[in-house]
Amino acid sequence: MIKGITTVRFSKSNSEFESLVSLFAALGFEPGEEWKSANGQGRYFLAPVGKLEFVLKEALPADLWVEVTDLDSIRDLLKQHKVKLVSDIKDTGWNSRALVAEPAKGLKLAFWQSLQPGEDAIDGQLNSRGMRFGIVVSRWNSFITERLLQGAIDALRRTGCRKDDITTVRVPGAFEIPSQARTLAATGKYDAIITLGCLIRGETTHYEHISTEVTRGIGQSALETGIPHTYGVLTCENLEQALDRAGLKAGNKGFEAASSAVEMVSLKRKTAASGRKLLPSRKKGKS
Ligand code: DLZ
Repeated sequence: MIKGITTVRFSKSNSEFESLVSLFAALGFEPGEEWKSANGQGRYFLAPVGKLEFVLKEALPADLWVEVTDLDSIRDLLKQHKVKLVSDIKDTGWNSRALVAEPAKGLKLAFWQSLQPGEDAIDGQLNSRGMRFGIVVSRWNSFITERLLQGAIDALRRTGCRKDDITTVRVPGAFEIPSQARTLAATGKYDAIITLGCLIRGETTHYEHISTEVTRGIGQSALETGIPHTYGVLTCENLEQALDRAGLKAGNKGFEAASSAVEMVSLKRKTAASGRKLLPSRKKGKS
């Protein structure tokens, strides 16, 4: 039974290895495992779809083809990372556009985007380079919320966000999260606000009231300021559930809230841009 397909690139130097790893993380590939041994080190990346394809006539001269949803953003990112473009964006002749890049000598990557009708939904990208985030985290149940915070920072850093572009603010409990989120959003300094907290029913007599208020307050701050806010406030029956959601069995909700924040900032930028293109420009004398 086939278990997977791996294509391996042997790096010639540490610096090439590091720059390929950071480029692929910034491009939005899901990070896989990292290994180190006496023989060397490896880091792999995962893609939502992997396939092995044999092609009779060479269409794109590259070792690896990567299908993407937004080729223009990929091009911008490659430029930011000073990656050599072997050929710039052009039509392929098979209802798609493509470019070929060479991020390391002898490694040619083709990025292509399908132009099939019906595949033109606008998606946010998971590239946070240049974005600024405010994180509001509550101290109540800090052994859980600090794990959420680590998860959130991990997601931001893996997607390319600089350390200095992340501001973390601690508040006493979940109840205080919305007002602080609103204060940060109102400064205009942040592209998105990530809220992290943990409410446990068994320990909170007024659990329902607090969780309703916190959820409503965060949503209201997002709507009134126009700044995306994401919700990483756990509302759990017991400590076990909270631990599961802070990195044990059910992932890390802080990581998810931060990834959603990156996606929402990207989506907001794209929809603002596409809105400008779609709206007819107003001409003098016409209403
Ligand atoms: C008071 C309280 C209780 C009982 N439980 C929690 C909780 O499970 N999680 C949490 O984040 N905060 C809790 N708090 C604190 C309130 O959120 C708030 O900080 C205080 O009531 C002070 O306003």
